[in-house]
Amino acid sequence: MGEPYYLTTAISYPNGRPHIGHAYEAIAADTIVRFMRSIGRDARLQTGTDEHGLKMAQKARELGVTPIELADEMAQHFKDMCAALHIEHDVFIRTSEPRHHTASKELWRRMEANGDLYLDRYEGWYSVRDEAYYDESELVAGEGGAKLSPQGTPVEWTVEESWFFRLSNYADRLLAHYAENPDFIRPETRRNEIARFVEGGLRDLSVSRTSFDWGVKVPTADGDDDAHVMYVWVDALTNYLTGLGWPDDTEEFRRFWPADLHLIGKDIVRFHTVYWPAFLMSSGLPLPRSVFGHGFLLNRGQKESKSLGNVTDPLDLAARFGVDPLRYFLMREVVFGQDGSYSPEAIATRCNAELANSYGNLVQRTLSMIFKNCGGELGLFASTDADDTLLATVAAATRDDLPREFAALNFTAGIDAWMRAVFACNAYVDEQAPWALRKTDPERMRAVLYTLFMAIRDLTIAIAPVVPSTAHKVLDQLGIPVDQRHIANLGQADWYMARVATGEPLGAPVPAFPRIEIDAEVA
Ligand code: ME8
Repeated sequence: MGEPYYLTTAISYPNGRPHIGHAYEAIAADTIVRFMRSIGRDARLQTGTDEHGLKMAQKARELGVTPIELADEMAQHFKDMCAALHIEHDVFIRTSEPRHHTASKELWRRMEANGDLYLDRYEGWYSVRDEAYYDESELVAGEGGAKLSPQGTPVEWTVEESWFFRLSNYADRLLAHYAENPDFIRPETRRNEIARFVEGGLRDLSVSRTSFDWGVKVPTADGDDDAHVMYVWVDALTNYLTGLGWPDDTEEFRRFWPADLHLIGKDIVRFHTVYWPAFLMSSGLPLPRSVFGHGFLLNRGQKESKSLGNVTDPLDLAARFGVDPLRYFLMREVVFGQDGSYSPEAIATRCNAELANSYGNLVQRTLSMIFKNCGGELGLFASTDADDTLLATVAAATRDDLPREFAALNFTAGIDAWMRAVFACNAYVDEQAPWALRKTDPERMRAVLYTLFMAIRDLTIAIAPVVPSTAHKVLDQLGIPVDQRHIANLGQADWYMARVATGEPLGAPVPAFPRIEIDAEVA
């Protein structure tokens, strides 16, 4: 078994259906986990839903249902989204599960045993939309002078008895941790923001609520506290431990904690890089290795909202363009860590140019020629005459550049290197004109087709984490055994002979990425 790699997404608020931001995060996480598996890591992906808190309670009340009814209904939509987008998660956690209550209470007890919790009164601003407390100094003025959170959401003045966590005691330790672990917060701009925030001094954090009861009950020496439920972020963050079976001393926990990467959006970096590591330090648990705050996805440059009427169901996008083109577009177009914009035209343009015309066409014309001109017979190729220069270009892109960039989460750069190798292959086809060699030099034609076959196999395996189902269909057509479809296999030579030994000719190819036609009027 490979070296463990534990990746988590944020857990989503199931107060509505999944939106494009949720899909984006799930797709990025799935690309990472598939890539890690492809290079031989024993990778584990966890996702789920964050079901407690005032936001859920209020939404349920508004709809005339109970919070758990709302969570049950919406969590199913999040699971369906994962299935539809081909997300290969190992665990889907729901924070209303009993095992999660157990884990959250244990974390609480540890923080209490460490002397970090005390009872006091909270007086200050709270944003239900963000489920976050804000200092007066952080607020911004909205229309008509209304006070808004820095995220632009409404805030309300809140006064209630509350447990506090001694966050103020952790500022120095957090800063030391950031300094010693430069990759702890990525991208770098987020690290600088967070370091500045912590350098400004931390106030103790209110970690329980008494004005509603939809949450994990605060534990006491003799049972649950009747009045206090945990602040939703205390229990939400604990999900990363719950999914490993903690607090039981499980094999999963020993193998996969600390997490290698918490993948989250830029709006919740503070919770993951200030509160969460402080809770873990207080509980005597190791800190995750890295937190990456990705950017926001915008619809034609605008945030999606009900009032603008531009909310897009990610599953409609997947149905319209195909799951793999949508995945490819998001990973290719949006520089990871920055905001990005999408539109039907942008998806069609990108996917037509790169997937249909470049990669798809390369596969289609090569496999058609093997099928038509060689009867699909691979064994006849004069493999020793392969064009090493082209294969070296492809090898550099697929074995070095793409893996290096993907490991650093630079997906656009990794795909760019891959695309350049696809261009090189197409230029090679044009230059060699194997169709013309059929009559003049059939041996040479076979060597050219063999070279292209090898190149396509490498290119397809390398891009498979981004476009898994299409890549697997192409690899099926090439006859590559399922257990040899990993980037880790690319340097091995014996697969080709194994393929030839099956004696199975290649069939007529099926186009990998048909062109996307969009109707300008409905775009
Ligand atoms: O924040 N583009 O849940 P959530 C890209 N429950 N990403 C986006 C986005 C957009 N337009 N909008 C949201 C929560 N996201 C908490 C997390 S984790 C212990 C608790 C991202 O449903 C957002 O940044 O509001 C977050 O990472 C994820 O979607 C879930 O957001």
